[in-house]
Amino acid sequence: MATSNMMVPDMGGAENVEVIEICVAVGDLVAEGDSIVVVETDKASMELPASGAGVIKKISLKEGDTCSMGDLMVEIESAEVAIAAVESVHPVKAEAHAMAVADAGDDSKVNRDANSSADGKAVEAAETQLEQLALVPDLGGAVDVEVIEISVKVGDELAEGDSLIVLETDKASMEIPVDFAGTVVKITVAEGAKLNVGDTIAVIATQARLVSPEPSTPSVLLAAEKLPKAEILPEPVAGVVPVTAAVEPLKEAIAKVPVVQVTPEEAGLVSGFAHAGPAVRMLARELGVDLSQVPATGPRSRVLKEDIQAFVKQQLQQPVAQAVQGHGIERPPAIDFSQFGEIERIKMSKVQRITAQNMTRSWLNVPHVTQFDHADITELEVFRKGLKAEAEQKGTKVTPLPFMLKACAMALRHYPQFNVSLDNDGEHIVQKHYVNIGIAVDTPAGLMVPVIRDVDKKSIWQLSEEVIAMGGKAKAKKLMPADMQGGCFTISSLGSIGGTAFTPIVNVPEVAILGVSKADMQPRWSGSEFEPRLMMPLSLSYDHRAVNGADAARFTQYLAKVLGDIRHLIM
Ligand code: CAO
Repeated sequence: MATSNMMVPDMGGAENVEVIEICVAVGDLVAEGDSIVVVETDKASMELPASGAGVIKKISLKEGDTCSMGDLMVEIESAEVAIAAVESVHPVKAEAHAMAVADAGDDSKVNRDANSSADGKAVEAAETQLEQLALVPDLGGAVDVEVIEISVKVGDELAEGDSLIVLETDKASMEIPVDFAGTVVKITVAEGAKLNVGDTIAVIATQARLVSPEPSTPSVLLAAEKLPKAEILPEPVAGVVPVTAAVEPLKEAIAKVPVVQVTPEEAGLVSGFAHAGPAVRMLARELGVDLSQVPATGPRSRVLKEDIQAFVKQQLQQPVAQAVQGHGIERPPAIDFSQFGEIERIKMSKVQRITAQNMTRSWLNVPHVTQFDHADITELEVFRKGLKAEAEQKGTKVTPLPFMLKACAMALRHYPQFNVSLDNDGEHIVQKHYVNIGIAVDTPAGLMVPVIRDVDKKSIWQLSEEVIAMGGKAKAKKLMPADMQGGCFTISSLGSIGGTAFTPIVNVPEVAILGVSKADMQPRWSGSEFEPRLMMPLSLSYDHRAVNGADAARFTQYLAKVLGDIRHLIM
């Protein structure tokens, strides 16, 4: 276990160069070529790589120091102990480094004599614990998503799928489940924190077995061939990177070495730390991008130029945070309501705040008009109620909403001017050739609008199931951002509650929204007498820049026709 010094290499003659980043922490296992520090001259920044593999014992430079060729960078100790030491606290990191060391082909760094002492004997099966990081999954492109609730505490036993935290995007709140069973060792986030895909939520202890090597050792144990024979195989766990673990012959050595607690941040697997080359760092600085926020797609999680470009593009597409109030209109005066009686200030949920922003933006930007009409759904209701037994057999329920969805999809095909968005350049209309319809769902957290895709291509049964599934997901805070994207038109149904009509606000960038109120039995003149008919009120709000009033009247008339005689739905 010799310790050696790693010196600052030749930097093309440059001297007294500033250290702008330390890429390693004490206890890190590095492979030859891994970045140790980043320095910056007046012309460029450059990474100074490790000249060999091993575990970092001491770092002699710090950010802001200046260094020249021959200065001490780090003290480093041999590799195999480090693999084992890191493995005991951070299996994923250890595997990556075991692979890196093995890939480097530097066999001298792995103690093969020690391996042979295991003599190939089968190791008895035994339980041991591994620590896995629970990471933020893909959030459908959402960034800086706020943690509004921590659903677990240290020591909790979790089953796969149990909720860890609740996040709130600008469109919905959602529970983030754990992908594997285990015990919560550490929670690395707090309420109010902003998270991105790949960030660490918690450290979870999971069970692994010590087993003897089987002839059919899984191919995922990439570095195993280069490592000693006895392995720790983790229980196969969905969503967890399998670990090639420390080896039996090294256990003694591990015991002698003080185990270095590697935090997730030190392990470089969470934001706050980024691997990137000098050119990439320079690009990030030029654009003012925080590299630790950029999802890395390069080898060994290195950030590439393309990653920065994609990140910047995504940021630019984020809705600009706008002041809800203002817009040149005088704010209402602030009032101290406590002078009139007892009051309580209640913080709005993020969904409520964003809904308020969206509504204000739509109200102030879109010239709204609402067209009212009625659909005679007497026959539809007879047919729908006749489906009850079949629906129960299928384990579902059919409400009027799937019929509304289908009728609106046909109307959008018939009147394509409703299936558009106005381009921000003020000169173009974007015509959509797909029919995705959002449904407004009332949840305790606020209003959410999941989107049913390709409504025109789906049956009433399929639409019923999707409405139930999406409504359930919304109410259980399980909607993902992708579930709420890509809508062309929205239906807001208050039919189960009541009311005779209302004026829904257009869900920008769509150009129309249909409000549905409670169907009511009304006398209708048949030409010779009054008949009781079940009439459903329709309230179509539209953006008068995209749609004119005559088209809106035709649209609701068409809906009334299709819903009045649902044989039209198959035409
Ligand atoms: N007229 C009369 N009855 C109606 C009706 C209408 N227009 N629409 C639904 N109903 C009936 C249903 O048939 C059902 O009764 P039965 O069980 O006897 O058949 C009952 O009302 C309950 O329906 P539902 O609400 O469970 O199902 P849905 O498909 O109508 O709606 C969903 C699903 C998710 C849209 C609804 O649960 C919801 O959240 N609605 C609120 C939407 C909202 O808040 N909009 C406002 C947005 S603007 O602020």
